[in-house]
Amino acid sequence: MTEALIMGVLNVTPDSFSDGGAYVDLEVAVAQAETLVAQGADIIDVGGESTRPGSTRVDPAVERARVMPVIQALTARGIVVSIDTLNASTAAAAVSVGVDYINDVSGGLHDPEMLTVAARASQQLDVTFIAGHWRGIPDPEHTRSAYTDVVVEVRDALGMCAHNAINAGVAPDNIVLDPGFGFDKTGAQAWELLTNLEALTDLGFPVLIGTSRKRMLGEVLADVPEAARNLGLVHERDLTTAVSSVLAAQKGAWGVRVHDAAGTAQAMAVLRAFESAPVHVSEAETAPVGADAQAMTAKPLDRVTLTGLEVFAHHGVFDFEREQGQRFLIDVDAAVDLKAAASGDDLAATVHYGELAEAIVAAVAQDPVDLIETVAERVAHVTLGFAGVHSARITVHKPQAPIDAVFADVSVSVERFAGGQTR
Ligand code: PMM
Repeated sequence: MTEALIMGVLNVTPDSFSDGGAYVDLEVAVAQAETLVAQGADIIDVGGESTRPGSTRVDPAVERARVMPVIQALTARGIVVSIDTLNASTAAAAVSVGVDYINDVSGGLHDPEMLTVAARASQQLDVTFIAGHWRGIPDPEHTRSAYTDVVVEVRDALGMCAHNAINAGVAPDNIVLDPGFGFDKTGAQAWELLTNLEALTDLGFPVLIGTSRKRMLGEVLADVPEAARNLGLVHERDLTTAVSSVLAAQKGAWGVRVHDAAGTAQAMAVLRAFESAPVHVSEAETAPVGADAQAMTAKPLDRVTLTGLEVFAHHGVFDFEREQGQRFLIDVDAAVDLKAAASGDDLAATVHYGELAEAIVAAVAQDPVDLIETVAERVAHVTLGFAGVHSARITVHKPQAPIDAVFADVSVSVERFAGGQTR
């Protein structure tokens, strides 16, 4: 069953994209993390520098002053924490107080020391490096959003990030990739990446997806009537975040990064219920057509069954089989309405099994063919020729078949319906 981890976002920044300023106070931040965990978040992603387009860079020391007290408080409570940072020094500090993930939206490209820190953390503490796809500090104008083929280019760039990380010493098992929605990608490009997520999962690393409250969802909401947009949610895009996160999970995402863990937990529960319900083979796939369909609808449950009918014949692809002949055993399961025969004790209202056996022996014993499939078809034809037979399931066994191994039996089965066509 599809299961994606929920990574709850906790931005302890004054200026983050959707929750800037909300959690700068330590107690408020810890309470929010606990709420996210209670609502179903598996990991809390703590960030101290906004990477939204147009944001101002902060000194790594300022970033650390923001995130470290929060991370310490969370890891002390046994909460699984990820540090969302572009800075190796912040990543190293966070690792020293027990984070399990370094989430670098630049995939190790921004800070030349990042992969060294990630490698050490991977080797010594089994810390996982989450490498995002990026082309530089996001700019409001999206000047770097030009791709010839966004899926191929992002895939190749992420493949290179993973390669670089492994070369630096990060264990392959400690790598997660993220296409970095919102980072130099238009909404349409993000949707194209999500729709074709297999291209990324095929790289062989877990994939994290962050659609949460992003522009790609704002563009979708523009298609929705105004009255359907404001549902009293914390953020107008939280419902679309949950839905898109489920789609990501269905496409094989390892995890989804969201601000609203509750909505995504509910959406994931829908996906689990949907996927765990028993699947019926659709009637369209199995239903016979035409005369077969009629025969099926009227098909009685009653049966005349004849098993182990022995016929000596010369079927087979080898010359010696044709010359010497061998034993064939036939099983016939004919669907016949037996009500009239039973109530009237009337042989004429059922299939006379003696005659059926005789007709099959006669049909199988003559005219040698290569395949027992052909023999089975022939027996089905003979059986359906008996009055009242709606369908016939035939098995032809060839226990002396020329197989160079010890075996008990080999057989083929066909099922045919009165009226001609096969199912
Ligand atoms: N997006 C943001 C920040 N960090 N990390 C990962 N791995 N993936 C993302 O998509 C991602 C991220 C920007 O969103 P925010 O400012 O709302 O946190």
